[in-house]
Amino acid sequence: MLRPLPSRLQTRWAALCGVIAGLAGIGVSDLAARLVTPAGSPLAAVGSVIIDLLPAGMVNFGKDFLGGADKPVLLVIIAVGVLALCAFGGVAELRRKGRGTAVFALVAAIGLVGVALGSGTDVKAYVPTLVGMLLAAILLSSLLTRLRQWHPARVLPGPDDASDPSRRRFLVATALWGGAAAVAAVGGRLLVGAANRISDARANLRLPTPTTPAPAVPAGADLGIADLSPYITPNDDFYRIDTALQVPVIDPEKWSITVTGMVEEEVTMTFDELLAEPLEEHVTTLTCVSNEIGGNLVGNARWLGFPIRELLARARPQAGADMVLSTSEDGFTASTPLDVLQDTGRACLLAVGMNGEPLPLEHGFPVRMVVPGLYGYVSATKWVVELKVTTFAEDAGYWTPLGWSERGPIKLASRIDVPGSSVGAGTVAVAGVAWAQHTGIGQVEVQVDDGPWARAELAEVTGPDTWRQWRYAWDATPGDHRLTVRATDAKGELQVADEAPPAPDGATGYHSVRVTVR
Ligand SMILES: Nc1nc2c(c(=O)[nH]1)N[C@H]1C(S)=C(S)[C@@H](COP(=O)(O)O)O[C@H]1N2
Ligand SMILES: [Mo]
Repeated sequence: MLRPLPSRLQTRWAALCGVIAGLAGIGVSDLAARLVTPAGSPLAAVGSVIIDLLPAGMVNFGKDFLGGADKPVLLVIIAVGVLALCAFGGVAELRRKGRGTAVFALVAAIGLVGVALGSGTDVKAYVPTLVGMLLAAILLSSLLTRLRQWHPARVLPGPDDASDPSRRRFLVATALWGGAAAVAAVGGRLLVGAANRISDARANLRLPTPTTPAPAVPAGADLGIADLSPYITPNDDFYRIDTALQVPVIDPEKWSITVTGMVEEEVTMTFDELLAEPLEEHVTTLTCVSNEIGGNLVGNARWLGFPIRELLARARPQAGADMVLSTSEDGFTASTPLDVLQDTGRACLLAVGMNGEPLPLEHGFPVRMVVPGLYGYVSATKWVVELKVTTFAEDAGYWTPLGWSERGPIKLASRIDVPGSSVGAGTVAVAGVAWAQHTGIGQVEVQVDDGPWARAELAEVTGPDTWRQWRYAWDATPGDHRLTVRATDAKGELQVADEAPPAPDGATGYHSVRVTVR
């Protein structure tokens, strides 16, 4: 049977379906990027790549010529190009099922390359493009199925074509999806645009030099063993725990923190005011209460910030208060003992910097709390906006009613990082980290199978608030072995051997690994 050639009218409808599907795909990928990571917006990523590829002269010309609108204009140009490709995809799909999907796959591939060149390592960043492309392909195929059922390709429209139910079904579906796609595209762009504006504000931020710098990291803090956690954890590798579905994006110009509750005077501080204070830098290891024995919800960074005790002092806490309930912009709260935050010997910071950079958005930009010695859930509030001076009797942090302890001092722990599960016989480096924040590590011991505990060599540290690397030279003999580690803190307290799960106040037990020696 001869297939009728698509009429010009049908071809135009197919092109429109391609545009609608493409628009929906772009919109959904932006919305997904806002949920997953701003770096995952294919449109923005391709835009950045083009800016990087353009000769500097042209970029400057764009800036001069268009003022601040150079980026939006570029994004519109890219969007128009993408939608033209999608229109072609719609026509291709009309000619033969599956061809439109191929065109959309090509468009998605361009987006994925843009994301890859932009954010690189983060696998999550590819999800928005893939989700958007999948939706676009499904939508296109469904709209075109309706278009084919309508059959405008008939030589001449029948007399009652206007009342043809398949025609109506196609037009209604196209109108509804077209509207939804436009809303998704505009909404997605606004959300991603806001996130990108804050990312730019962060990138352009110059942090003040600390009045009190952290002690230099001694060369001997890093034993330099492959696969051993570095003493300072790079920001990109730092573990992340959030209750919020999406990372809050806060304009530092609009941020402020207020001390409320049982105080003589409420005190508010803006971001500029905070930066104008004398700031100090301190190296502190954060740990999550959910960390299992041997787990990796722990990381060490150099934090720059203003002492929380100074801000509290200005508000003058009243007698009887024993807790500070810190609140995040996203509603998360943490209960921290007031005396810990007032302790002059403890570097509890309203932190603005992490390893020499403004806080990454995921780690609390523009301001978070860092408290040496307490698990993050009762101390390390990210995106912090309020400190309410109160009592444990009166208030509770986010996790306490959910079964976690109202107080969370970090438990002494140690971990084996190397070797892996299989090594050659001979002298093998066994190494890892141990932590007892605010007390310090005094000794680490390693046990091979059921043998005696042998002392490991300890690396240097900046102070008691960080983890400590350790290593032990193991004379490995062929066969299957078990290595176990335990630590003693600087006060002589031995790590608890009894195994306990993370809930309600932190896991205990010794970490051990199995190694096959060849
Ligand atoms: N706003 C907010 N702050 C938060 C949390 C959170 O879910 N929301 N999680 C806390 C927990 S449980 C931990 S362990 C630390 C983790 O900080 P990180 O994500 O920067 O590693 O942040 C704390 N601060
Ligand atoms: Mo945590």
